[in-house]
Amino acid sequence: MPRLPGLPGFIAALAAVLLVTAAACNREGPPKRTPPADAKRVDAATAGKVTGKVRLDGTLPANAPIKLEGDPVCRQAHKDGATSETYVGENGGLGNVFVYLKDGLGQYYFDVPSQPVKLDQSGCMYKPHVFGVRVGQNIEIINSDATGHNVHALPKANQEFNFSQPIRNQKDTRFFTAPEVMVRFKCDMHNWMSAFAGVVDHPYFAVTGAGGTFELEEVPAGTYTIEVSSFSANQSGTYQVTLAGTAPNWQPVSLSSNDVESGALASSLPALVTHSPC
Ligand SMILES: [Cu+2]
Repeated sequence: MPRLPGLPGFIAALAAVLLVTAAACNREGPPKRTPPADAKRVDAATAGKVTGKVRLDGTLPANAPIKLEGDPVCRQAHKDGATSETYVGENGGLGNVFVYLKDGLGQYYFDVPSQPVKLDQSGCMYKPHVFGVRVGQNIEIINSDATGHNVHALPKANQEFNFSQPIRNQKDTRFFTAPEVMVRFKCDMHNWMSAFAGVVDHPYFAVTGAGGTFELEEVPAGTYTIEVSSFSANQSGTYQVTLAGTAPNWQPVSLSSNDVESGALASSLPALVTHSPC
């Protein structure tokens, strides 16, 4: 996938995760899962926290202004105008970046959270713009606006959905059945509205804040591929991380980058990755 012209090379081009999985109807609610008797669980006593910072190499590009045409409710919500949310950053960090363990976990079993992830439409914008959700976890989609939206998810490994929410405070629930990073959401009524979901089958994911920092908690020792994906900026990179030892005898962490496509990764290594007791 080509890098966008003129962008700083903070992350290599996106390596999309394309998983071919049959998708079941996802309106009925996810099926209940029963852990197998011999399910392998992470031992919290010997697991650690991985922290890092996605740093911006260069100057943060300006976000494009949004043309809030047509819908008076949307214009009223942004009297001073609005810009896209593609680039978020401060103090040399890059926000809205999805970070997750892409490989290396093996056969651990993780319960799916019973609480839904919430995706709001407020001020004719999706909130949050980037979020993570587990396979089989409900996404509660809310329309907080006094105007109608439609919610159009455009996955490749999951079932596409597209439905209207004409009523304020309307709530609908959907879920995904297969891992996929990232799934784009859009509103066909307001073409500037977009959100991105990272769908993973384990709990080790995070979205960086404006400062670029992230934390992955209770990670067992091992060697992992971490993917750092700024989908809205169309760039990503992967890193090999080895977490060695068990508490209290933590060992130094090794970290190296894998060149995904562009070779522009050297300055985008997470500034800090530690393995320490949670
Ligand atoms: Cu809309």
